[in-house]
Amino acid sequence: PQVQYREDYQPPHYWIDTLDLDIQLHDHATEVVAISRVRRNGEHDEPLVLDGEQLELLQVAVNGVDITQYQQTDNSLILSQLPETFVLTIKTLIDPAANTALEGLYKSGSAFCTQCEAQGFRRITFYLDRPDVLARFSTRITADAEAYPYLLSNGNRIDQGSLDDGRHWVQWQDPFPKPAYLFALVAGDFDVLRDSYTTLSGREVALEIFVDQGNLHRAGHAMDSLKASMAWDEQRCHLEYDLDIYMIVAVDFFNMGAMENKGLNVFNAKFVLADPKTATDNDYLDVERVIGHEYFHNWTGNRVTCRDWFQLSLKEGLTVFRDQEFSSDLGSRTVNRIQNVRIMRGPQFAEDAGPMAHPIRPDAVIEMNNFYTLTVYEKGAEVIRMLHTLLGEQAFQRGLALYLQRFDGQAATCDDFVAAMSEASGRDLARFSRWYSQAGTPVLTVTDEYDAARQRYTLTVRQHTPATADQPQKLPLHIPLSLALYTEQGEPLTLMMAGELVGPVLDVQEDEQQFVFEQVPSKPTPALLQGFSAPVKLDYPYSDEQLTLLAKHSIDEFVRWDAVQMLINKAVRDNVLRLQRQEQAVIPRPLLDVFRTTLEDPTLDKALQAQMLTLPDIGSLLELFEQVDIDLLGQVHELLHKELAMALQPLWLQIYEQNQTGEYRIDHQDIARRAMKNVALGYLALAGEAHRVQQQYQAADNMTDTLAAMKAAVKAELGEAGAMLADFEGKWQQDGLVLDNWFRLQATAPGDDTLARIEQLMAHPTFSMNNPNRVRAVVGAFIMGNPLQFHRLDGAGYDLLVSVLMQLNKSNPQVASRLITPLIQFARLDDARQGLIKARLQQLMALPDLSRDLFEKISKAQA
Ligand code: BAL
Ligand code: ZN
Repeated sequence: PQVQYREDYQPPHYWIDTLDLDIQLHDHATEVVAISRVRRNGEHDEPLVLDGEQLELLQVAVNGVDITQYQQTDNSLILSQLPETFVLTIKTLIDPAANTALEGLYKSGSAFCTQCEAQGFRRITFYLDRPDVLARFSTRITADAEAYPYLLSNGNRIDQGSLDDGRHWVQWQDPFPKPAYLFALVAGDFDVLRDSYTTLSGREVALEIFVDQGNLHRAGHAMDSLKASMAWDEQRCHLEYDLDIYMIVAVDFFNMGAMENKGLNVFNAKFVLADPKTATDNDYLDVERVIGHEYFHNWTGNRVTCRDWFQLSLKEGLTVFRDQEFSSDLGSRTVNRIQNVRIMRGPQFAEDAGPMAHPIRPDAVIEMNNFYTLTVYEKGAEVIRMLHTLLGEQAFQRGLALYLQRFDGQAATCDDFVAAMSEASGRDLARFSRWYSQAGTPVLTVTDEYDAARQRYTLTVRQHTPATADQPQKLPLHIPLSLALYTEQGEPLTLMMAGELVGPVLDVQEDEQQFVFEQVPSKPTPALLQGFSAPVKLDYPYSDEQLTLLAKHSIDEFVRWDAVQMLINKAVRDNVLRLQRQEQAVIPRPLLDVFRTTLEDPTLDKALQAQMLTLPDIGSLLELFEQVDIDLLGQVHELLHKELAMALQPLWLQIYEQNQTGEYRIDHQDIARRAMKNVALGYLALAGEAHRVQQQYQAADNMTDTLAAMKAAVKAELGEAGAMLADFEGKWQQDGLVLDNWFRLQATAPGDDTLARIEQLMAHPTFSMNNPNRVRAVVGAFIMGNPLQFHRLDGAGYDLLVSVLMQLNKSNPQVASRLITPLIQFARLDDARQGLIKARLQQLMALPDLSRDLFEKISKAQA
């Protein structure tokens, strides 16, 4: 497989100004006629090289005359000796029903749908399938009228009609030029939820959400979220919707979360359907977040798109930042921040430390689908957030407006974006832009000194980014370090430097810098990296007393949570060492005390309280170690949970009772109370209070409480768990999305029988290897959420994954490639496990038909 390099970018030799598609839908023989107006770009006699994969070519015509002098390869159609402008007609045949890779045109259940990002359009017709070629699309869809009453594509519906043979057609026209990756087509029989939205400037927009028949009652929250997104973008970013119609279709078979196709979003049903009986509070919040994300792409992605796929973070990092702000403005800002940081510190830091490490703007790619990563998305959003922190809301919004105005209707680069931000704010962002080109997680090492005589407090900040697999050398970055200083009584100090009041954000730009604070009456406790102001690891020798003080008194709520996390991390590290020395593990007094005061603090926001009292999962704790004994880590993790459960049992009970809610409502206060109540229930289960768990399972009128009870029972290995699981299966086996909870829970359950159970789950009638949601619920949950069983020393966990990967390598390489992650991130494991893994990677590498997706990752892991 070939590597593509960012620096090799060349503009296209030809432009395509319009594309008229005529698509005759049939399960196994869909005919696609694509008529495009092509224009040579500059003076040259280069051939036109069109991308195309798995297509049967039926006809090629130039200006209406059939031609036969073309060259065809596995993935291209090459036409030479072309006029300066011409009309190109290409007729191809495709087989959507056989398409299990879910890229291009495929069948999801009985409906037809498409997924074209990044390079799926080339499986529909031969085309310049690259994001810098923007054309005006029209699409005529013809299909059987009874089986497919709804025929949808991008833009506005301009015509329709019936044919004598029982088929009908609809003609769509999209007035906005777009790259092929934003094309969409859906055909099927749905229930439709309709509503409308009037934009700030008075444009009436029809809103339509298409769901499987019988699911209309589960679409209301998605509609509310869509309207909230439209209003939020108007208020916060002054951006309005631009077409007369906005459609969302929920499908069951989808590789990603959702897709922002112009005017016609296609969604994984998981992020559309929600009602109290079937969706948890988190599911509701996820629907809101993903609906927002796809909607926000209409400006950051669609109106202004990416010049090439190396620039993916231009639209994804920015749009994730926008959806994070949306969720934070509507709900709890602190809890949103904590959840984002958990992802950064867990799986994103692991990606940065593994063989697939890449900058948010990658330099070299074999398979683009492998770069829809936590680095491009989540770290990309952190980079945008740092810009927001450095510039402030007003200048940031000016920069965003300038960028969108300057590049509207065009394909842009990350450099274009940073230049607009710099221009609008007057800030020099040259050093900052290194965040786009440098991979890895910087470490900030902070030391401090207090000079009592001069009342001066000096912080010395050193930055260092360890080498990554792709880049040995690193340069210093521009890092916003937000801080506060607290007195021993927990009072914040005003910050004075060089005789002036200063704000909380320090500009760290050099390998080493000193910051001297004046008029500091006594040695303070620094709250460093408030709000996780940069995606870095912090190394400062906090004492237990300092962390306890911050957990109680920090004004920045994120710091309160973070201080507890640091106490937990210390306890984990100390206890793993103790067990290694064959000593007893102990729960440190300061940690227990902080848990107690957090439980007893009536003023604390419940949502924050729940987060503060939730231990990180084992996967995230791996990041604390260079080399880890995963079994000991598992023992410590279990012990801390149990000790906290037993030692504070009366308080857990009290909190559990105090946080009961009335009839189920989706409202942020109730969500917070349920979160706190259910954290308490988890600890009560560990303390042996089985009857409470049982009671909650039986009395619950909503999925949040049902699932929390079942989860508490399974994790605490209560005798009641079996009956709950059986009851749940009986109720929900017809509904894959709901049953996914049941799959996930069993796949992540403790105990040596998990592997046998996973094999049973994979034989369950509701399981299908062709449905990515099911595969993620069973296999994905097992390999990511059950590290102790996955990393068994007999290699059985690895073998299970390898056999799944061998199947998916052929049927759905994209999903296979996501699942291989824990097999390539082995550097922190012991030698024995590394040996087991390497042998399996060799086995996979030897597959005769290894996909590019897996090849890229395995070859990097073996390098
Ligand atoms: N563009 C792929 C799906 C998403 O990030 O919205
Ligand atoms: Zn996106």
